[in-house]
Amino acid sequence: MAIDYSQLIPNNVDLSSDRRLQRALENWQPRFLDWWKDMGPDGTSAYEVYLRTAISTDSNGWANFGYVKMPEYRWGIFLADRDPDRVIAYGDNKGKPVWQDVPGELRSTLRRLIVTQGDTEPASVEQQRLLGKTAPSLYDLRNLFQINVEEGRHLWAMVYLLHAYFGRDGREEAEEMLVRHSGDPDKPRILGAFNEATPDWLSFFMFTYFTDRDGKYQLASLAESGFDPLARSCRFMLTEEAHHMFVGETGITRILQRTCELMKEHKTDDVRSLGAIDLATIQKYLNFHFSVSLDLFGQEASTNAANYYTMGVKGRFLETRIDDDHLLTNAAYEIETAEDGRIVKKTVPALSALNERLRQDYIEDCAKGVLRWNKAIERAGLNFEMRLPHRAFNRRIGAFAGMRISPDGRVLSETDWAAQEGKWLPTDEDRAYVTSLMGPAVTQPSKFAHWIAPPARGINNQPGDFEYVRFN
Ligand code: BYC
Repeated sequence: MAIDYSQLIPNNVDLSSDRRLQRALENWQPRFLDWWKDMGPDGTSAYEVYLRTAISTDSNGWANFGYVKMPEYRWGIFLADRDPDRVIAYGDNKGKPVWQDVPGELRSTLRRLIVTQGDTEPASVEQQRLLGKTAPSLYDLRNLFQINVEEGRHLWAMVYLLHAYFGRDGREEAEEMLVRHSGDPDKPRILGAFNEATPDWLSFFMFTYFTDRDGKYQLASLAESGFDPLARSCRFMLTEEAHHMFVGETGITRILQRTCELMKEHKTDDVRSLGAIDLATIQKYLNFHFSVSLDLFGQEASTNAANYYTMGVKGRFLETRIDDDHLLTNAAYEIETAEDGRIVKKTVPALSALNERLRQDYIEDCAKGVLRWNKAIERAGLNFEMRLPHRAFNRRIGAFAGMRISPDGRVLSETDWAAQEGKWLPTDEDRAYVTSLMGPAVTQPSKFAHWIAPPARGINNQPGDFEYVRFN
């Protein structure tokens, strides 16, 4: 369905046919805009940014480019088209038609999942609020803003579901989305990774590579939901998520390229003296962001996850492409967990291991980008390999929480950990160094900060000197 842009809230859900809902969302809209003004990208209201805006949800319509002032971005409600024949693909309700409304018994479960998903979206915008001040180029600044406006729209997607399907509770939850803030000691965001700071661009690229990728996997699982409006919302959100991960992957590649270039040119590992980010520090940031993102998958053995599946509210990654009975009542799955202070492999009922299975899919996906990063290092003729740390390293959620485990998966004493932690995770000094590189934003077209290489290609094939952001 085409998106109706003549409305105050652009949408493809025929919002004008439901006056009450329309009014409720029109009431929420100014609050969202106030939040954007207070907590969104700082001091950017007058900038004109070369952004992609969806004009329809089919493949021709979602990549429409033009200059937009961000507060005037047409945030709206876009669901992927409905498949009238869609049935629930798994669990007790397998084969039944998907639900167009929320089944009473699933109300609180669905609300909770939608709130958790929704909460991450404004959280990431808050985390990235100050990054524009230190952008390494106009190209990067534009990508940051593209991600920010899309996360804003993803919040709209979840708020629409709350308003449309959860009555008063839903409206209250929608209000709370703008009240919790990333890192707020009294009202923090729900999930841990979204309360961490994103103070510099190395962190930003790691976040968009690793944490946005959790978004991909969670959204893909929710896109399998028996609650069809949620599934359709997530399907469309996934089309936008790909660009966020692209920004992360290419951002890290470009930092690596620059570092390697300087290492070769000056025949030294000590690129800090040359104003670049050394490979060891990049590895430490990788370790941090990967481990914090692994926590987002929840417990290794989870009855919540088993219930979501059995009830038909959250499936596996690409559920319909998996060749099994989609019930899993008799299936087993091997997980790594902790027992008596050791890491052990254990076979458990597949239903209880669904978080771990999704985490495994995620880890395999993360590894592909690391391979590409290593190719870039190899192409530069250097002998260094980036690695994903062991899944048990630096965890705060799940079986390994509180244990001290090295990146190669050895259980350590507190003393051994303390002696080596600074080799594996960014120290205050590392963070201070990376922060020190973040100079004033580079705002001249075709110029880049010293520590990062230019991208291989422009956005929408624009030339290297394209003015992605006009400052007014
Ligand atoms: N932090 O049985 P478990 C994105 C709690 S990112 C704090 O494993 P479950 C994006 C849990 O709530 C994608 N608490 O739980 C990326 C539970 O509490 P109760 C976001 C945690 O429910 C970048 C207890 O521990 N979307 O979109 O199976 C930029 C037992 O755990 C955490 C979603 O997350 C944690 N990390 O799994 C912008 C999808 N982990 O019941 C956006 C929706 C667990 O004991 N959420 N707990 O009080 C879910 O599917 C699930 O809530 C989780 C947790 C997978 C997160």
